[in-house]
Amino acid sequence: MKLVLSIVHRDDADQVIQALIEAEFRSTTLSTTGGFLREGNATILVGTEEEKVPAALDIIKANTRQRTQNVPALLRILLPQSKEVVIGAATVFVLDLEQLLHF
Ligand code: 2BA
Repeated sequence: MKLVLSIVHRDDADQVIQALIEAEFRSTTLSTTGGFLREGNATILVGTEEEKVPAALDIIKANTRQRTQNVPALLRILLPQSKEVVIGAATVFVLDLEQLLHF
């Protein structure tokens, strides 16, 4: 079993979740905050069999997009070299899952 943990833009989260449901994946979405921009994003957890991981990744890729954003003024003072940042479509961690239990 694997845990696919993906951090996506909050505006893409609903589309990803809907596509996961249509493909019969189960998921949980957490409202999270990026450490750099301090803006809300979404972290989607999917517990699944190892052989289904590529399909889950395809869904995440197909339903997210990269964005460019101005760095907020306060951060620009601290990091003057960064005027804009590219927010990737998704940041994904695939972790080994020892057990997946439902009670
Ligand atoms: P944030 O931490 O808010 O970062 C938003 C974007 O700002 C990043 O996009 C990156 O382009 C830029 N950025 C982040 N830290 C920076 C720094 N120290 N200096 C200059 N620019 C910086 P992404 O890399 O696509 O990350 C999007 C979101 O994914 C992040 O939001 C964070 O919530 C998460 N993330 C990315 N890498 C991570 C990691 N290694 N561990 C945990 N979370 C991560």
